Amino acid sequence: MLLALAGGVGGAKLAAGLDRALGGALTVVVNTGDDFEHLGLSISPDVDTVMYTVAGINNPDTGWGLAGETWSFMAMLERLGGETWFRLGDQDLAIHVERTRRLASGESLSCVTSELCRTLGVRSRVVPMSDARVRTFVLTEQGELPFQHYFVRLRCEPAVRGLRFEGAADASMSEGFAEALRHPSLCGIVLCPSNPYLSIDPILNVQGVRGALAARRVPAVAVSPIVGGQALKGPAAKIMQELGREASAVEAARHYAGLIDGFVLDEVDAAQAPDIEALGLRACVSDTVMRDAASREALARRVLSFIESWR
Ligand code: FO1
Repeated sequence: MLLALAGGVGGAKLAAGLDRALGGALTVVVNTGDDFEHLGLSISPDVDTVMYTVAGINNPDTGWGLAGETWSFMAMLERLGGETWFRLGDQDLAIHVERTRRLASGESLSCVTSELCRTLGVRSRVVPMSDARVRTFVLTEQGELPFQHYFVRLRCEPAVRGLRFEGAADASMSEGFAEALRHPSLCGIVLCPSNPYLSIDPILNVQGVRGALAARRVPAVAVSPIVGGQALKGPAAKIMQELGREASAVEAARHYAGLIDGFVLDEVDAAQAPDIEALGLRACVSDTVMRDAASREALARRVLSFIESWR
């Protein structure tokens, strides 16, 4: 059994590859710092991105939302003068209405997610990092912004000065997360190629997570979210620069120092392997760009054989 930590689109793709390679012997712990309440709905973007991608029903163009989506709800909302900066497709809206109803009736996010996954045919376990409320705030040159306002409404334009994960220090891990960490057949931990600051750090800041990872008895590896100095999607490279760091694979590896044993970097960054090894990590050079289902599974298998190399 493998444990993967994931955020949005990049993490979801590797999670889908791992699900295929492992036949579902996988728990994916997902960031919920991006969650928010909008239009009266409880929205969990990264949980949905992972769930839809592993189920094979995600929108391949955006990476988030559903394939074959229609937008009648948004069109009418716009006509009514409602808030349309955060786009919810018609099918996605049904998921949100149902999630909101179940949460309001007292079910936990873990329970709702597990039911939705079962209905959508997801074999792996997809669990939120916590059932407690954690909210990411982005400290920018324009002041502190709630995550989705920074990410979607302002398109990540304001320069980032820091991050705050409200509620994380008091939030316990979800039961599914804690169970995966103590599972007798746990064979490894993978930090997916999600944004280290926006997607993986909220998970690492949940109470007890850093301690549990530092005390791990199985190898932990991270897959680089930076390829050739750029993020394939999203603002990871931009944020690294804004925080005064170099946008590189080695900087991503340094960010996880103490929590991982190995780092998978892209072939174009192969020259950085010695610098990664100088951090005390094993380096694995691979094609990390996931263009389709075959390349996701190929990267997943490469990550799994890297983990096996510790045996
Ligand atoms: N991202 C956007 O850039 N624009 C949107 O309108 C948008 C809507 C949306 C709706 C549901 C959902 O699950 C995700 C959505 N996302 C949208 C993606 C999401 O906000 C971000 O990609 C993540 O929070 C960052 O990982």
